[in-house]
Amino acid sequence: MQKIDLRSDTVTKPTPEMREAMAKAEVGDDVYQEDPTVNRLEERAAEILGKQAGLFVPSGVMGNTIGLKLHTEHGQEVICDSRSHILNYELSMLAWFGGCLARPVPTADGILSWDVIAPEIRQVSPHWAPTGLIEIENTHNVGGGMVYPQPILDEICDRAHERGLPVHMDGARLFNAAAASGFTAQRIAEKVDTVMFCLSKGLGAPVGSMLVGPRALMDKGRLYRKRLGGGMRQAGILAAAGLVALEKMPLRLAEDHANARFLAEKLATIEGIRLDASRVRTNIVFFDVSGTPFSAAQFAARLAREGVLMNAMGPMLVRLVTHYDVPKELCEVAVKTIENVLRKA
Ligand code: TLP
Repeated sequence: MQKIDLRSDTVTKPTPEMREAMAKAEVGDDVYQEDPTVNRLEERAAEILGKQAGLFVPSGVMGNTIGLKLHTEHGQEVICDSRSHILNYELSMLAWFGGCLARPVPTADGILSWDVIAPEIRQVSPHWAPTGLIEIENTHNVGGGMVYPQPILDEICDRAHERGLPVHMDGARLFNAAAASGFTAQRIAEKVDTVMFCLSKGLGAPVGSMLVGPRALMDKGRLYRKRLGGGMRQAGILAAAGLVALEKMPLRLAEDHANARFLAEKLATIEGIRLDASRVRTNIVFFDVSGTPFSAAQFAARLAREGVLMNAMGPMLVRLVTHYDVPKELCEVAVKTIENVLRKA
């Protein structure tokens, strides 16, 4: 049975062009900064985002962990959305490595605004841990792949900077935000201090994320990367795939977004499934199964038996993520399979 894997865009396999680039990659020892392919990837990532320097890291979690650490001191707070990835899915690295407390702010769809951030900022006092950083996630994963409206993001950065606070962006899916908004990744990231984005999600590289920002911070970040076990030696093999991902794959993300909209519009018509298809902007679709005989975990397990893989993200909440390895025809099969399973139930 052919598997239709909609659990995440992390499951994408490298393209033939990536594999060829990997086979031919020029390499060196990247801990000595002598890997020409890693160096090129770091330069290109910085150039594309309009920042001074880049740092190639093995994962998004490591990129965020280093990014958060670079701006903060132990004992500070980081303001973030209450459903942010850094708070809920990163094994508390913000606390474990960074020594900071998350100050979560509830939002409807993961999108913070200055109005909800400002009251949460804490100054130095005998009782409070002072705010060290504001973290935003764009696109917002559990918010349903939501994209920050650019004026809201710009305002957060401007006001934060007036207060002397830096802003880190978890842009794991930054290029999805760019494809959906029409703004370039550079414009989206213009005012944030550091950005992490993933090569290994919708961009299809097998491994790797980038942290970009001021050169002095990236130099310091290199040391944190080493501490975390991310000094990767002949990593040009991976960076070669990353370069193909960075240069070629952003152009096709609109296709994943169209497939996500297709899935959402079809699922919205199925009895028992609740979702607002008009909110689907990128490659992530969340829906509620409380009107079906299944919990989210049972729903995902039942569909897995039919070869359609998805993730339960809450007791009644299921997530589908579209990507390069699931073309439109397979999305059509996925919808039919879901319809059949629910009809039989
Ligand atoms: N997200 C994964 C899971 O961890 C939930 C997924 O399947 O969506 N930031 C954001 C917004 C992410 O969605 C992810 C991965 C990361 C950071 C971490 O990236 P990796 O998995 O490369 O460490």
